[in-house]
Amino acid sequence: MTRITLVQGDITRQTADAIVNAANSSLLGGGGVDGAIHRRGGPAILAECRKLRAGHLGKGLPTGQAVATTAGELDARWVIHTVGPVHSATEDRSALLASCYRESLKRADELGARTVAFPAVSTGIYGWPIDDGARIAVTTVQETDTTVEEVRFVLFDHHAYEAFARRLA
Ligand code: AR6
Repeated sequence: MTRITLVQGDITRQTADAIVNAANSSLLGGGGVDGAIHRRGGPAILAECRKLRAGHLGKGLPTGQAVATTAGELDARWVIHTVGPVHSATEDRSALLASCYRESLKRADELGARTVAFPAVSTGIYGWPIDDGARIAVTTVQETDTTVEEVRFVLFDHHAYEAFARRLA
């Protein structure tokens, strides 16, 4: 059984086997969680991302997929980068957001990670409403068969924390 826990705070301050990054397809950095992870994790993460881009991810990481790198100076062994969908008012992209959580857990299983910290993927710059983002995150993790023992959602602000807490209640 996977335990789901909630923390309000900065995901780059967490101790976990793997920390998930809400990245973009380029894997070369950005704002939000992505910017914070590269800042605090140091250049080793970007160096590995560049190698992935020079190799099998030449066109970038597709939306809904996940790939692992070193965690650099973060207090974790791996960063799992996933690319959430940009929210759309006219097209249902929920399956892609669910896929981010599922694929990240697959990478975690392959690595043997037991604790994984997730941000609320797509709910920042990509505009996904937090209540629906929380619903998809919690339901998908609950429905995924994984050897991860703890999935920790790390929510930046009180509003996001409450959205996840309501879902878990
Ligand atoms: N720790 C935890 N949560 C955070 C942190 C942090 N340090 N910083 C922001 N959040 P976002 P997205 C919350 O924008 O929506 C980047 O430029 C934030 O409040 O990081 O998937 C990438 O390169 C929100 O609830 O990711 C992409 O281009 C959630 O984390 C794009 O943004 C996700 O917000 C991805 O956008």
